[in-house]
Amino acid sequence: MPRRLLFLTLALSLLIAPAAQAAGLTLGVGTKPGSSQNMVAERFAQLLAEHSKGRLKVEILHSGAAGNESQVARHVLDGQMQLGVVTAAVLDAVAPEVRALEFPFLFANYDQVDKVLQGRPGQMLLESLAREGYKGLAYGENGFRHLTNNLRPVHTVADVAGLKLRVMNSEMAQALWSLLGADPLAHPFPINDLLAKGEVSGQENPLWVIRVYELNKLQKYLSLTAHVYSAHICLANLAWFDKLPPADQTLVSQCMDQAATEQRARNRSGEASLLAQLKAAGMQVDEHPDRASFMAKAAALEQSPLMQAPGAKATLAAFREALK
Ligand code: EAX
Repeated sequence: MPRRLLFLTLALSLLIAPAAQAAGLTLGVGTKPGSSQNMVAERFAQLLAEHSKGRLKVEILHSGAAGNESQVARHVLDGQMQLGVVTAAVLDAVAPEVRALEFPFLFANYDQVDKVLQGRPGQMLLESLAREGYKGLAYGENGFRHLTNNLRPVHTVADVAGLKLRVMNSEMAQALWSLLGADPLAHPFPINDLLAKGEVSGQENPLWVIRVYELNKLQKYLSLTAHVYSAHICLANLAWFDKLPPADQTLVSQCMDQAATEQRARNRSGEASLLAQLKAAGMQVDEHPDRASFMAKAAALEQSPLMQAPGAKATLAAFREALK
């Protein structure tokens, strides 16, 4: 190469290199600002910018800009974005281990959730996602899911019979609600149109979702079934993560862990007030539905082929062991 050209190439690469290094990262969530996934995302972006002194910038795509949660998960996998925060359930078709997390009535309270997910079994589940091309970074949460509908009060599982119910794009959710006697329809979030058009009479989600998306305007009855704990999984594209310098890997992991930990605490401390707000807004709430009747029917889910997959079975066993 002639000397002048070599010099020019060097000069150019020096100009370009810092720009490429500071290139922004993209993180996708399906829901809108004010939602629990966004709280994790926003805090993560803030922490990462702070700790990298502005070197690692995260742009958050939300409210459908990156698609629904299933599409966000796919975009993280195909590298269109480096990071995502999604409800765990959207991964249960590709990662059987996630099915254990969604097993109904597995966790009685948040202490049990933390014991399992912040312990070794939860860590192993995150690590198992490497097989699918994901770096599982941390768990945020939606919280415990409850049932709403606009037909009738639901107190026992018998009241669910024939209820047309929107569920997540999750194999476990469809199987569970079929077992409980409902007529489930898998549909991505948001679901306001679906409810408004009367294509379904009910849905199930944690309290913040009902409040933030004003589902109380479309649903009259709320039963605090707490049938499933709904985690977020904070994800990165594994190939991207593996190529980061080790110090940046640690930074990304630690910032996400802190953001998720803070969000879980915030979610839990806000639930009593959310319930009061939903009551004040006119929802008719059954605070003590007959959960035992739901549990009795839901137990059969363990025999379904979904839970017979080795990853699902072993993960559920490990979770139960940690709960002993
Ligand atoms: O996180 O699809 C759902 O019902 C989810 O819970 C929703 O995205 C909120």
